[in-house]
Amino acid sequence: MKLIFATNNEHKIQEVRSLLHDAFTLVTLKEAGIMQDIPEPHDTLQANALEKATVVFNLSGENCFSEDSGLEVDALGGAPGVYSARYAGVNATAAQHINKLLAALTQEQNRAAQFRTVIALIENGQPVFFEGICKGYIAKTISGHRGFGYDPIFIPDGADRCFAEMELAEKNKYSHRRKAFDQLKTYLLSR
Ligand code: ITT
Repeated sequence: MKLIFATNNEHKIQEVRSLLHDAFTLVTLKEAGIMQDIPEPHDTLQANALEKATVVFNLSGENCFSEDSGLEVDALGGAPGVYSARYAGVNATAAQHINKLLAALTQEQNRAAQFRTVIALIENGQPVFFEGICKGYIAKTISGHRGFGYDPIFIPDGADRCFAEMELAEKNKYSHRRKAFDQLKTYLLSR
């Protein structure tokens, strides 16, 4: 089954390729000839995921999916959440987002947080949603150089090191993205 993945994030493409079963052919936006920037104007992961998938469905007419993810920190009332990609500014680097988050938690004992992914699949024109959550906590300092985004400061529950110190296969054991894509695969393969 051919599916267009509505993302411009190369790291997500790499992770999702490692998660999808051989039964799916993942087509990137570049491969589909879709070059435009896709907006994320909403204040929920679900609405943004639907927006991205809808733009691509309207351009291509093909089955497609997108995912919107965010890091939700308990002590910050769920921030940066849906704004994770622009927490320290639209053009800020991952290091700047991380530094802002560590500074916001300097005096904080409660470092609990979770990553959440919402997938919007558009199949034959109809949207279906899937969600994956990975609970964990925010480290006091950065470690590791793998992965992307907030991986250098997020330690999933059950692990003793952060995502950026893990090979992708190990991150996949815990990750929000893997949990959401397990559901997508189960849904598509059971029909
Ligand atoms: P697309 O919208 O093009 O898919 P994006 O990078 O804008 O790509 P999101 O809107 O979903 O993606 O932004 C989520 C941000 O949250 C992302 O830029 C990272 O900073 C962070 N993030 C998401 N998943 C992550 C993960 O597995 N590890 C670390 N950080 C992650």
